[in-house]
Amino acid sequence: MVRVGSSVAIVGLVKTVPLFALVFCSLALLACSSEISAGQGDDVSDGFPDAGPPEPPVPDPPVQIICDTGLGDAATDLAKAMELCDGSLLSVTLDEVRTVQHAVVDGYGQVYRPQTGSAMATIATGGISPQEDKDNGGTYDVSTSHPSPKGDPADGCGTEDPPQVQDMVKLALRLQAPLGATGFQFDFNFMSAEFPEYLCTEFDDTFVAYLESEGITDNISFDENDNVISINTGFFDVCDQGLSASCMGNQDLAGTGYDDRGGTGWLTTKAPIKPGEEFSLTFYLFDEGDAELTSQVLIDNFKWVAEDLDDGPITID
Ligand SMILES: [Ca+2]
Ligand SMILES: [Ca+2]
Repeated sequence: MVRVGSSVAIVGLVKTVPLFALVFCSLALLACSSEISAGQGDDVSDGFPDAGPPEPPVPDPPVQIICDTGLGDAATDLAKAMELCDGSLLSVTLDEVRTVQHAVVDGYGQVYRPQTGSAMATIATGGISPQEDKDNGGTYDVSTSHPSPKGDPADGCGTEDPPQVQDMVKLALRLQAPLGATGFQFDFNFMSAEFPEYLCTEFDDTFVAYLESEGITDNISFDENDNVISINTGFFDVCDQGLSASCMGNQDLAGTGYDDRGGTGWLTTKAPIKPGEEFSLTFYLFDEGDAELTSQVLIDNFKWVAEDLDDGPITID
């Protein structure tokens, strides 16, 4: 009662002499100091703005850290090569048929270089070396369940996914998003020796980025027609212009081993995440239809983002 009565009596002074108000409040057992610094309302009619609930601190936007020099070829090195360096990586595992199906590289062919830093990760359904025979090498013929089978695309290009796929590489990341992140993104570049001969057939080797989070349990890399990343995706346009109407030229494939085949070029997938949540992101690459003809993907430049991704995952050229 003493505090309320005194406060009303000097309300005019408080609004014009803040220093006096602070002194006064401290003398009055500090009871009104929080009201002065708080908002506009005054529900208890004591002459002071009421203290609302404290505003939560705004986390800093996430900052990408680069740690991709001096790496080996372990699963953790693949993660570091793609810029997972900030402590958000809880675990990483790599499953493959042969150890030649993955590597950390500082370039691939004559043109492709890391999108960020000095190294990038690559995985393939055969040997990752550009000198590897992309037609007849890497036919290991080990079957695994399809991680994300889709039905018939119904556009006449490709078929319903089979239950089993071959020669899979699986890179599984367990991550915790920083408090300042509302999403993440990564860059990838898919190439395949299945093109052009097996366009729109069942031989559609596929790259899947499978997110398991509070909000999404699905593949997050697909084109505008929801086609997965294969030789049948709308993004597949790095190829000799004589091979298909969609081809934009194959110069970027020089020295990759896919020179007379094709690829997507660099693409970026973005997906929403809840700040602070733990989730899994698993990259799969596998042969489909049979174990022959190699497909490969470069992955780099993972980073957290603080932007509106409420419309869901998106992949952009
Ligand atoms: Ca990198
Ligand atoms: Ca294949």
